Amino acid sequence: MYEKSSSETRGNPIRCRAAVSRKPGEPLVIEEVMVAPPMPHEVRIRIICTSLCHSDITFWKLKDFPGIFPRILGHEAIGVVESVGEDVDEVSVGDTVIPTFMPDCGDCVDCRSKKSNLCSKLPFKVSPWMPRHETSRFTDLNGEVLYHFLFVSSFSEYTVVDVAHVTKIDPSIPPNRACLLSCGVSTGVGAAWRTADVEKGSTVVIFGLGSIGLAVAEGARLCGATKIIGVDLNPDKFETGKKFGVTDFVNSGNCGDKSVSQVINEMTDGGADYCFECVGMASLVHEAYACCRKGWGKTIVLGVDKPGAKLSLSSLEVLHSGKSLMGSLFGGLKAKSDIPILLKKYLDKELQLDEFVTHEVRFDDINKAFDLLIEGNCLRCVIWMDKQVSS
Ligand code: CXF
Repeated sequence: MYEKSSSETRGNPIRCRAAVSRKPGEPLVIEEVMVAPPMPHEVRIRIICTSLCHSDITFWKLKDFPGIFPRILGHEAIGVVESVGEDVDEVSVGDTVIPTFMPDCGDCVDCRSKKSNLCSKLPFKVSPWMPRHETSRFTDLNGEVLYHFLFVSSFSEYTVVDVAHVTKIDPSIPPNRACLLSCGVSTGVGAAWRTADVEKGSTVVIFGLGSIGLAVAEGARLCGATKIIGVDLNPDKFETGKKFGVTDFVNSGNCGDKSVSQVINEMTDGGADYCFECVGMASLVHEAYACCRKGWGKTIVLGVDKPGAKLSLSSLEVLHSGKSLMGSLFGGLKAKSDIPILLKKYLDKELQLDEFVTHEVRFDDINKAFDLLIEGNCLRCVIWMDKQVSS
């Protein structure tokens, strides 16, 4: 790591190391890159640590657009502000911040409403550029442009992020815990807490007990749900799920001649209060909708399906059932106000974060993090930019 004091670097490009994804599915290459200074409304951040999320892997493998190369992936991280561009007064040099793929401008009609986290000033889209100026801040040493990822690009010692995409946090929180709130854990916990608004005593079903599904369980547990049913093809997930509040389990590969929704309708005496789809499969959204309770059941979609995948619901059934179907990006959280609340809950020992971190590696071993997540025994692998970890 190149130790840079802000007065030395402010206004100038920084030369540092980044893990560049040059070709789909091929190991990332650690190389030196140039990171341009922040433009107006932008912040340049020194990344402390970052963790790997499944969306990084999805986009790393994508041969066609929105897959694009060479690119700096990574979107779950924590860092320290190195310098700020013009018109930034919300954060200052030295602040500890969490970057997020979802913006929170605080100013548009949606950000000002309690009912949405879908900013309309800088609407979320999957883009290879910075959100406001639609250009890149990264080049390699040959001057070739390196593309951004989800407005964060944290697999680099330094990155540039729009101020609408950063949340200032209490610097005393361990970075290898706080960084989880940058995407995955926030998405799951938020879906139960903010999108569904799970009440005490509720019955919840979670389709897919990967890290997002487990974070939904954690959120539902925090909200006081009493029955949390996990659904997965892998029976080992029940033991893991218990740590996060899962009370019951359905092995979806083992339901005999019944569908999962029939099994759940029987277990819940007519349907669950809340069903969460965390896999990204239209067929599972149908199953989830089929086993949330008529009249008040809510089905919340978190899983990211293939582009173009469609749902097909009978409109008469929608009319007669009175159920709701909702999507939840970033768990419906407003980053700047909700991340500090979740961090406080962690400090108060209400929200569990430690249990999500199953592995930690040094930046040079970033490709090991990909192998671990793909193998399936890893929930979150934290990648330290400047620290030796035994792994
Ligand atoms: C996803 C949500 C859908 C678009 C890409 C990012 N979330 C985080 O991994």
